[in-house]
Amino acid sequence: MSNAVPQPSPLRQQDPEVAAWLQREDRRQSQSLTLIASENHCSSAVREASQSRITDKYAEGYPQKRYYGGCEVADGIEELARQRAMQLFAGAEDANVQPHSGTTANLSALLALAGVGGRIVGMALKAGGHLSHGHDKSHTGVVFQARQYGVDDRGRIDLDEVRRVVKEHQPKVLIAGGSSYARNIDYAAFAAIAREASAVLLADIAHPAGLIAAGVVPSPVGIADVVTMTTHKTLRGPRGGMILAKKELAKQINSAVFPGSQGGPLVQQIAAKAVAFGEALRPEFRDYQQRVKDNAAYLAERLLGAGLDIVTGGTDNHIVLVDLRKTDVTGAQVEERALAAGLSVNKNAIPGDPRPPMVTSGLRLGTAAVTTRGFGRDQIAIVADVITGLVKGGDPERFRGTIHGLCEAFPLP
Ligand code: DSN
Repeated sequence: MSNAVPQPSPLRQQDPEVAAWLQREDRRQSQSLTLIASENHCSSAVREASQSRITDKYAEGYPQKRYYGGCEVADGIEELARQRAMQLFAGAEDANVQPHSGTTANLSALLALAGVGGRIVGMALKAGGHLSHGHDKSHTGVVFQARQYGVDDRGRIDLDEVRRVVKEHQPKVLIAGGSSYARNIDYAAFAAIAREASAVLLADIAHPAGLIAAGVVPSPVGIADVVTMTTHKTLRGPRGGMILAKKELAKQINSAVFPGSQGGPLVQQIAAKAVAFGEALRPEFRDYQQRVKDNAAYLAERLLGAGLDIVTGGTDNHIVLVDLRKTDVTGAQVEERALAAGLSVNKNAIPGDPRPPMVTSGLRLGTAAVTTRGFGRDQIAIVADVITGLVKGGDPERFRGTIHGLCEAFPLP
């Protein structure tokens, strides 16, 4: 047995204040359950790569075509990430791994495909779309002429409405994808609508990217002209974005990322993306994604069984969107109660929401992070009971011990 006294880390020694905040976040994550649909827990290998020394390196440009010397390692890392990305998303013809986020990936793709002032059509945020699909408060609603489509009264995309909006607006780009849409998207139908208007199809798979990579939900790769995504949600990598493009669009996309909308790439994040893609290429990743999907379906089933409403009546992916309109509580109130019980969730607008965005009548849940911790049906059943109890007015303190027990039994990776 070693008698060595553990040494404080350089950070703890030099800056105890920041170290204490980071330690507090470690504690927060390990002692609560993340049910925020856009979050996950990446592996320690991914974290190690993203904190590597290559954070010091500028590498503006692309492999073999950089604006600075000393980029041979950055070249190797970026090329490896690109090759793994194309292996992971079968049928991808080109990959740009530099976007810092899903929003910059979308801005870059739209700059390349629509041009400044160009017309775009995307799903409205309040229907389940995303800010960067042309919302008027986002640069994508300022730089481009945007029109938006909604969902029908069951909460599902209405392809006839998409066709009508596209016909009227004649966009250069049609966007398919969302951030709180729990159903599969018919990418072939979207592609046909885009073709009728001579538009290109951009599929934003930020949320289901991991499920798509694993083949457990339908993929737009090979159907859409361009596919954008984040790497940190179901894909379980580091925070960041990525764009897959058909070969003939790759040059335009690359120029729109750099120099169009970003400067130097974050090479440490690209290294971490390469690690995450390597993990996603392993057979166990498919099993993980199947469990994410099964857990979401079971969560929806249990909540419905307890009398709660779910937008669209269920889910095809990792998202469950609870409709609270017939209860006495708002999304904001349940979010606060859940936090007190040890559950991290987010209030979310539901289609046709009568309440403002900081209040909402919905609750968006996701199963990626708890499945990473190892959750299966038994634990999902407990979580569903706790959420139901909180919605029905139960004291959060009453559930704290149950959640704490789950956190102890299923530690972070
Ligand atoms: N913040 C992400 C989400 O929660 O879906 C999208 O930007």
